[in-house]
Amino acid sequence: MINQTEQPARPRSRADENNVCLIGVEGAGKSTCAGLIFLTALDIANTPSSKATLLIEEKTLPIRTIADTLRKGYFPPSTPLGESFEAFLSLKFKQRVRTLAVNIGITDIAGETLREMMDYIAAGRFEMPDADRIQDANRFVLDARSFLMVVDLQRLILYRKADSQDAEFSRFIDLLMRWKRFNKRSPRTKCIGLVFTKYDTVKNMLASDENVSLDSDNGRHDFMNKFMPQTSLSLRGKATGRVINTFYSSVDLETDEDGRSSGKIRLIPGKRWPAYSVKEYTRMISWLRYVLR
Ligand SMILES: Nc1nc2c(ncn2[C@@H]2O[C@H](COP(=O)(O)OP(=O)(O)OP(=O)(O)O)[C@@H](O)[C@H]2O)c(=O)[nH]1
Ligand SMILES: [Mg+2]
Repeated sequence: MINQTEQPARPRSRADENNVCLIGVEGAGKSTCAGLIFLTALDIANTPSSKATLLIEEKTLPIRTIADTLRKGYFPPSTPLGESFEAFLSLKFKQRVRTLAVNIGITDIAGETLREMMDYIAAGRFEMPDADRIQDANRFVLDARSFLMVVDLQRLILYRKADSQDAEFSRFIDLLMRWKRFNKRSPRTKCIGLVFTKYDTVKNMLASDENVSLDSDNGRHDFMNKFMPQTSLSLRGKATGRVINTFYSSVDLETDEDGRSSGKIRLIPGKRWPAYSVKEYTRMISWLRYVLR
């Protein structure tokens, strides 16, 4: 067994510092989220007035392939158990005096692997079994400075009674913060973003609840208190200067005349581009630009 605290310090690069780790249960929509971040960055870079360029470095996350799949109207395949993937995006904005680079390293880990890791952490054991597949994921998560916690809205709201995401995220945040307090080498958390996925599946239901909404600050506050009270408390409890924000993610699905969905993503007419919550993703990139600057 390898103990995390005995590992030699790894040299850090700027890319490492800005790694955004996607955390979430199996099938929550992490890979789709990574693909949509990439498409949004691509869109920004292709808008001449943004004066931005995009550098893509695929370490292991086949982010271009995910984007291609989405542009054909399909969701990416489930991330293989035990794999952790990394891609690095650098959006460079030309400004009057200097160029501003927004570097986002995305780490995507299979939900099942994350669950195994979290079970270990929950048992108070941060050292992982001597298996490469877990070691890598473990290192990615413990060394990350920024997190996007991907919450499956469909499970959270439609299957509310059976869903345990609130408890799991809350437990994860508490344990992670404890680990960071006791392990000086582990970098401080810069930011935590909550990404509520599959918004399209619950949008109508949420609209019928007067108080909660994911479209305004007040609405988001009430939403968190109602659907994620424990996570809300964990995030508030340890205000160590990290920045917190919430976003929703949705895609439009194709439907037939009877309103039945084929599960295929609707493409914008005349464009090989999925119809998705582009405003939220643009807001997310602006936020990351501000926090990771
Ligand atoms: N309706 C709808 N379904 C979505 C959306 N995002 C993801 N899904 C569904 O959720 C499934 C899982 O999405 P992924 O992005 O693969 O989720 P993941 O968290 O990477 O899953 P693992 O890699 O298996 O842990 C997809 O195949 C879709 O069926 C969305 O915005 N709307
Ligand atoms: Mg995945």
